[in-house]
Amino acid sequence: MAEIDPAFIQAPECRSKPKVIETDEIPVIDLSNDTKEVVLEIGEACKTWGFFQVINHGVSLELLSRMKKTSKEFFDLPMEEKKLAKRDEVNPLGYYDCEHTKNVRDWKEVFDMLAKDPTFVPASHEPDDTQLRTIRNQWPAHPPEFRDVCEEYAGEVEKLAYKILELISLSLGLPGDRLHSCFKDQISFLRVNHYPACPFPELALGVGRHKDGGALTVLAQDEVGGLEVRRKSDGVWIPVKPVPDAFIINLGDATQVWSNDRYESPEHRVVVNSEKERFSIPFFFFPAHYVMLKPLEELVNEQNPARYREFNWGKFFVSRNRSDFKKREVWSNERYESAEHRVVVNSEKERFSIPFFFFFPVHYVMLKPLEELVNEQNPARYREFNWGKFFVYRNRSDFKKRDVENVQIYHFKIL
Ligand SMILES: O=C(O)CCC(=O)C(=O)O
Repeated sequence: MAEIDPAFIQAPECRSKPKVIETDEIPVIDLSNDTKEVVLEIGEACKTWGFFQVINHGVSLELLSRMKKTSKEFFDLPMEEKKLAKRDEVNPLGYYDCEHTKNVRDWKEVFDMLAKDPTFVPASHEPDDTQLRTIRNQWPAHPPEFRDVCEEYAGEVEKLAYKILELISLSLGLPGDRLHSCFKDQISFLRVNHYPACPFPELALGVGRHKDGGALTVLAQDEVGGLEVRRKSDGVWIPVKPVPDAFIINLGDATQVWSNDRYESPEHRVVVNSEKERFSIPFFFFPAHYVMLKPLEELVNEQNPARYREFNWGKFFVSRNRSDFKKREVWSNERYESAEHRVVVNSEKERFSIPFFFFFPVHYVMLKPLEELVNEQNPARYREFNWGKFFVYRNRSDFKKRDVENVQIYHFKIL
């Protein structure tokens, strides 16, 4: 068996265990039932799980099946063909096969498209930079119907996303359209995930554990399974079983903030399958970049004060999406490792230290494993990258994330 690229290897505590928990706990809600009943069920599911599945949702099943078919046809294309629509630093939409979650590579390839083309997002994460950046979709030439089907499908799931948003607002005792204005210039996007069969299911994940940032996600998955949600009560990973023709809904950080923690954005991940490939299609329902997130005033009072200070959703989004560089020990090709260290404080004494950072190379140096240390048995573990850009990227201080964690809503937490 070929060796696994170390970029994919999860830390031991993040790996999936071979024993799968069998449970039907994640609620399945029939949207064709009486609205009052549905609102109650959704409220309960949001409080307990932040995850549920919906059936009789109004999205055409024929369209869903065309979407799945064209997605498979796209990912079945030769790599050179897919790379013609590859995303890069300038254009973050299109095909990509190198996604990382918390600094570990995901075992998957993706295709991303905006719900609104073009979409405007902040040009940078810097709080004082008011410039906007225009981003646009890019489309592959094949399969020829791919673009039309994706656009039609995104339009239909967007309608479902509004419907769910409405039901969630009602479940919080608010008018159904309370949050609609936040989505006028939404920056939502549709992603198609392809998880190839993976010979290392005990080491790699399809997507590492994470929370979604926006209001909510509407996800279609095939019959293979692999999505897991972390149960709040005990932290156990619970599989979200495929239900034919259902959509999975999960809450995102924006809803957690709006609801002042009444509902939480659940942590989830995707385990890989050693025999079968898997497809999933999430629609990330994201507010407009200029929306300021804070707990809704109707849900805040003296007994239940706001738990978050106001912050800008667009900046939060951009900070979370600054792609992770795999920052590890490059020149020695991992023969030597950069040691993690920290400093603890002293409750009584002050302390001084004077580090001299010896030496930072000149900015134009391209970092890669030294060729004398690389051979067939020990191939290069890093692709070449520019030290200066890496340095600047690491030093954009602001949020605490960098190494493993992207910016999270707890950075804005008051309590
Ligand atoms: O594939 C799935 O089931 C979930 C995908 C996901 O969590 C993501 O793309 O962020």
